[in-house]
Amino acid sequence: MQISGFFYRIAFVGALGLAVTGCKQETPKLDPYDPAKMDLKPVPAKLSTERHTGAFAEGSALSMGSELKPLDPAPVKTIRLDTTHKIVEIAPGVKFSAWTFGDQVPGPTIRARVGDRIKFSMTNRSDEVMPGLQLSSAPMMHSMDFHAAMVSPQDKYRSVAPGQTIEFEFTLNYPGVFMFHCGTPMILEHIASGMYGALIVEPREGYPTKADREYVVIQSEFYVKPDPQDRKVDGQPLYVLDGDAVKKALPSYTVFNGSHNGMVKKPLPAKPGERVRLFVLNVGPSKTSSFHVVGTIFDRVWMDGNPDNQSRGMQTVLLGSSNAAIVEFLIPEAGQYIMVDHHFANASQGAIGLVDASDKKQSAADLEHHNMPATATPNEPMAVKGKLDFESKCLACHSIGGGRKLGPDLAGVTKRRSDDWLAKWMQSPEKMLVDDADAKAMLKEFNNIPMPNQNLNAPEIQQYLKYFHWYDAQPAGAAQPASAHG
Ligand code: HEC
Ligand SMILES: [Cu+2]
Repeated sequence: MQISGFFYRIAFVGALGLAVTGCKQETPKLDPYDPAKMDLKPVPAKLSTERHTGAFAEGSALSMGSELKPLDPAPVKTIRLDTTHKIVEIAPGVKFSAWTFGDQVPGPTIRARVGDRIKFSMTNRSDEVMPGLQLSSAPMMHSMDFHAAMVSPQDKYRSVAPGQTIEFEFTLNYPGVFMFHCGTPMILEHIASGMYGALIVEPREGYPTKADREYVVIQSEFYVKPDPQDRKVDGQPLYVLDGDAVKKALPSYTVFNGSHNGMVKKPLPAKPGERVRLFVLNVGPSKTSSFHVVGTIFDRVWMDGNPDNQSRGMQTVLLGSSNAAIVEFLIPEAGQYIMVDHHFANASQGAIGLVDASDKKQSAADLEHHNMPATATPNEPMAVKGKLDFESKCLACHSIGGGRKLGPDLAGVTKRRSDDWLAKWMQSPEKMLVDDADAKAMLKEFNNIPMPNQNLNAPEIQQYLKYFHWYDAQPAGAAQPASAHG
């Protein structure tokens, strides 16, 4: 399509003018999505047994992390994303046996523009042994499905065997933020194992606003269990896909950009007065996202990343699985603006992050509620779970090793109380405050503010106990305080 966007707009305004003046003359309708002007004649995919051996991800249009590179103006984008099996750390102490595009989860973000040609190739390298790692899951078939393409799935999205390479190309016809993912059955398991990413297609003339910062935020769920074969990675337990949980849509973690509370540890930088543009994709595979940023309002929301689908002044944007949005907002004043899935059950599983526009560099550990995981982490799966739960449910009132808050510092709690006492307390603090002298004394010490019942079940209580014992067994200084809230 050679006609420039400028010409389009002039012609469009002209056409409107004619319409209002009631002129009967036939004017050609100018649809920016006119199929006659789209490239819908793709060439067949090529399959070969040539094995690519270099980098797992290649192409100048790729961004590897949350910060997005500007658009590469070249109209043809050559992209390689090989598939690998590798161990990724999805939460502190949780090393998960993942499947990847480009050797990372999520895969690298591709950035292009309407009219660009994508020349894609992918070698299935799931049979390669990763350096320093003897174990990974068995090699298997994989494929690539680009939501940004209009092509025959049976041709382009074919599953390829380990060692094989598939190449295909397509032209980008619509602007948007599009998911890509592995389409090999069970698709659910391939996505839940980490095979996804985002392809950003800018409008031909660019976006109507000018942003100071651009970041990609990809929400996804992980469904994990400790390896039934008890395998270890660097002395820590390996976690594998929990096939039952994934079918029942009961995630263990819901995260942004592949890491539990990851963007709390690595906030997205911004400054007061700036306009921030987030490209938000909800991968799922099975949950919706109610994406919200605490402390500001979305000036613009472009559903699925297309400025033709514009909403103004939104608080939250609801994204089904594989839906996306570009959200833009202003940073009104210095502060840390909290990105959450406002389905708070998802946020408490790790879907939380920060846009950091604080003037003094306050450490993220100072943030209440926001779950600073310690550097030392337990190995034992129950203690790991206890630690993560503690960081999402108890930090509002407790620290561990960071001093007293509304409730006591829980460092040393297994030394001053018996397990039996602690279990009873966690199960029913209100009952203990009636019957137990030690509990009554503690209440007085804590300004007669009773701890609300946390509705914990027996396994959860055991996990907290395991975590407290792990903490108390650390040599001094080895385990960092969980939230040293001043
Ligand atoms: C709303 C505030 C609040 C929350 C949330 C809270 N606690 Fe507490 N907790 C307290 C207070 C206050 C006390 C001190 C006793 C009292 O005043 O009732 C306490 C006491 C305790 C104690 C006894 C400490 C000791 O020194 O004997 C334990 C154990 C405990 N909490 C565990 C937890 C766990 C685990 C969670 C998270 C699942 C949690 N608490 C969430 C307020 C809270
Ligand atoms: Cu796959």
